[in-house]
Amino acid sequence: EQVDQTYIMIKPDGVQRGLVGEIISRFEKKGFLLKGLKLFECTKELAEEHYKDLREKPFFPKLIDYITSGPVVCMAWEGVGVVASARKLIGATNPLQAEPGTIRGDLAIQTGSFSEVVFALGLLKPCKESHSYGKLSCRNVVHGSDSPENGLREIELWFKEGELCQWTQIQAPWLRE
Ligand code: DAT
Ligand code: MG
Repeated sequence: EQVDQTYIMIKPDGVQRGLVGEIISRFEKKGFLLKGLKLFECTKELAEEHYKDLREKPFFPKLIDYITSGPVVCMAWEGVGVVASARKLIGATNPLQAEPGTIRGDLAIQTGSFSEVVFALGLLKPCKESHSYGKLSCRNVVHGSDSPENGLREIELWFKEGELCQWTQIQAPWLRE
């Protein structure tokens, strides 16, 4: 069994909305091992490096503005299959499509373009502006790495040496046979 690490980050909306405890507890209750945790204000440069694969997307500038709009909570979690499992706990990228029971499904509404949200809620009829991104950013409260490789890359990016802890959970024998 492969033990992986994943980088989980509570985004500025999650912090501002008072969801830090709720979100951490979902991973904690599942039984994963917390290796690192901090409240952090990230620079534009760090946010851009983190999301470098999305550089060409039309929503990239909004995404960077959003991620740097307030403190985030950075976490490193370890466990068997933790990357895929955390993605399931988090749910689909678009909170309007995320299943109930997932973090985004339970705790978020907004994502992507202004138009996508207002049309989904039936607040406005489509107009010319519906094709532009903007107005609102993609607020989906939490980030989770999409592969074990990216888990390691992102943990290295967001944490400095000495910020991660090596420890054994007392519950470890009860979690894994
Ligand atoms: P995820 O966060 O589910 O891994 P991703 O890596 O594809 O999704 O995108 C990173 C973030 O960018 C995502 O959490 C929200 C934002 N985003 C993705 N697709 C978007 C879109 N079509 N419009 C606006 N924002 C988007
Ligand atoms: Mg991603």
